[in-house]
Amino acid sequence: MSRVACPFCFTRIDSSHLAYQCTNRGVTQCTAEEDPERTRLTGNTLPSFPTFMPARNMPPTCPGCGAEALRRACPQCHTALPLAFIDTNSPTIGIVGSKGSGKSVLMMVLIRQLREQVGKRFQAAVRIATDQPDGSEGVEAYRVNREEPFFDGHALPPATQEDSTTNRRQSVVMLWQGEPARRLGVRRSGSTVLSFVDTAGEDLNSYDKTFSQRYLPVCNGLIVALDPFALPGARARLNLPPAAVLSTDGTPLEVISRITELLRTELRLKQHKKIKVPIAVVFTKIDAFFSGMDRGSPVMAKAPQVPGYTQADGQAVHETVRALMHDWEASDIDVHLRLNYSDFQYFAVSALGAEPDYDQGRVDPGGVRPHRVEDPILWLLAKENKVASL
Ligand SMILES: Nc1nc2c(ncn2[C@@H]2O[C@H](COP(=O)(O)OP(=O)(O)OP(=O)(O)O)[C@@H](O)[C@H]2O)c(=O)[nH]1
Ligand SMILES: [Mg+2]
Ligand SMILES: [Zn+2]
Ligand SMILES: [Zn+2]
Repeated sequence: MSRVACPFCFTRIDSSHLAYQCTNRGVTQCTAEEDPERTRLTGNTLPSFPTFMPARNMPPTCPGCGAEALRRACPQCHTALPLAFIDTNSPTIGIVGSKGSGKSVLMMVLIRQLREQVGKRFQAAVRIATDQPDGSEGVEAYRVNREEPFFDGHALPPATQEDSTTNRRQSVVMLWQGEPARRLGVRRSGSTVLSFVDTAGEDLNSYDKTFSQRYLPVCNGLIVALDPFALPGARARLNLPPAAVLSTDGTPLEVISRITELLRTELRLKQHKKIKVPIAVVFTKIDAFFSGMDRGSPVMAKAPQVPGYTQADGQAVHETVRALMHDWEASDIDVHLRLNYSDFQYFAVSALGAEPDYDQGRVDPGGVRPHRVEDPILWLLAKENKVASL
């Protein structure tokens, strides 16, 4: 039995006992309808064919049309699962952060970067493995409606709605197929299913706590996006227009404390025990600080483009960010992390690569030039032995 979290509803399921979904290959037509369980658990209202558990030792015949079903699906939320999910242990990586911390931009850039750059770097095939990424009608719709306006049209996305059932809590599931890594002579599966959810900042408050309670504890690794613009000590070093300031002062520590509290409760941890889930603490929008930094700063340097995660480079960035936090008078975050987590690391990324026009919501005319956005994921994947640790 291999218990993993469904990448769509985040319920723990047995990946060797999945449900079946009709593929509509019968003589009679089956009808695709909205699935109430799917709507309840994932917010996805798009129609799908019947999902069912076949009777013991019986072929998976669809109760609707009688044809053999070929697709596998989550027994809880009835969402079709990528084939690579069957019998694998795929890590779930969550992205959380405060309102306006840059999660949507980061996720969009990361998804594209993983497909186009990281795949090449690791000689892996990385692709979107869901029919309806982020609630879109399909992969093509995601490309046209989300990616094109941003990457080609240079328009920043609007704030993620917390109350619209159509674009909230819907994950983008990516499939990474690489060479199986050899460890201690044992071949491990080269496939990894990554599930990203772009939660609206408020989800961590009272608003949609039940979702966070389900989602956060099943994550094998967390990326916590922190907005340096919400730190008065950091803002004092910049000359930001009012439109750039989206979260209130002190939000980063508040967000982390809330995550800590939630994890402690859900994982039933005693007060003196530290949380073991690795967390990548990511300061976004770091491009805004470039002009005030040393030219030789590891934060400004490009990450080594090798097929693996370079620990020494990661450590150098970690220490530099820690020093920055001191300058920004934000060492209380560091204290909190040290007291509560046994495995955390700092990252500084820029999804855009240059400051946007905050007032007009436009990307720099030079386009989107991601800087170090994949570092946190690679650090987490190296922990799962999914990529080499160098
Ligand atoms: N300088 C700089 N600004 C950024 C970057 N990424 C995002 N921003 C700014 O931050 C704003 C918010 O980014 P989003 O990605 O929408 O933030 P979010 O966390 O999804 O926000 P909510 O959905 O409202 O919670 C953008 O409109 C930009 O002004 C970056 O890499 N550099
Ligand atoms: Mg957003
Ligand atoms: Zn059918
Ligand atoms: Zn599910």
